[in-house]
Amino acid sequence: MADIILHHYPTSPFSEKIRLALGYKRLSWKSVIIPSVLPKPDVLALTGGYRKTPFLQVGSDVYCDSALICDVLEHLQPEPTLYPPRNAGLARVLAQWADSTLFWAAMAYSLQAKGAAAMFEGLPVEVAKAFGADRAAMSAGMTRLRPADATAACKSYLRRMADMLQGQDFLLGSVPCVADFAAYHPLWFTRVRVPVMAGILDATPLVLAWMDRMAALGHGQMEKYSAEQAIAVCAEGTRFEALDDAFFQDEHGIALGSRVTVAAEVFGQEPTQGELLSATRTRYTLRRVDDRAGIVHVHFPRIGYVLKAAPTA
Ligand SMILES: N[C@@H](CCC(=O)N[C@@H](CS)C(=O)NCC(=O)O)C(=O)O
Repeated sequence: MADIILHHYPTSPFSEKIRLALGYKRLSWKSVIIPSVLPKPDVLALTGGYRKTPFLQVGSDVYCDSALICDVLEHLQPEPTLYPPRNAGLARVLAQWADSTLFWAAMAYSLQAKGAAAMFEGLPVEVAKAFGADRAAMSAGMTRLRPADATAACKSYLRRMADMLQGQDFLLGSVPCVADFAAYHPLWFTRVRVPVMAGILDATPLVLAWMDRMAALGHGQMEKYSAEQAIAVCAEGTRFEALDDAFFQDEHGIALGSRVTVAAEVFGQEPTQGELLSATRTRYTLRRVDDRAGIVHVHFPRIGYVLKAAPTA
């Protein structure tokens, strides 16, 4: 099988979710470090527009969004599973809550003035400015929580998680599942990346002990790789049909073979344009041709993404 290539950067919470899932499944992978702000020419060569972090590449297939990446990892290495057989629906719903509601509350709490100052301490002021401008543009139109409201929400969420962890090591039982990985990464950001804000965790020792168990899963076997190498691998054109794309579910009146765009619903809505190759119950696949990367199949989950017919020239 072609190598698993993760495009990510160290401080990215959603990347930490995937690095730990790779560790839990004891997978070997190649690591391409991507920029945290635009411009990202090597990223766009592969994704065609999607600029968020992380994304996964196997051969000339590119998988956007950490929820879809978890499905692909599960296919590659079914054991240990991310989806508890009796509670897969609950695990996915809890993961979705953590990736959205918990994530944004934790970001608003961690990056209030004191946290942001600590995160950028010692760095040139232009770095902080560039980051702020990039994220402001990405979140245009979004309602962001104010610090006091985010703090109260985070405290409640931590108590709820502590409640779930009474008498068991992980959120839904004795072993981790996708919900643990999704709930861990926003709190990891607070604890590890903005430690000056981490005192909020002290009121819930059960959550701290669970975080230690999650961190102990490690990141699997990682090898450094360059963006040029990854693009060259893509250009070789090795197809990796990880997931079954045969079933067609049409909700939009858009036929397979049409020119379409897919973009995130919120935060970083840069669209990817291509030919709609498949639209299953849960995923879209677009075929696009890139000068450097060749023919790329770019995959997105349906949930959280907007499919549209491409504007005609
Ligand atoms: N729903 C996406 C969210 C990804 C996301 O928002 N990632 C952040 C970093 S953790 C991001 O893209 N920030 C801007 C960037 O890296 O360019 C997922 O699950 O992968």
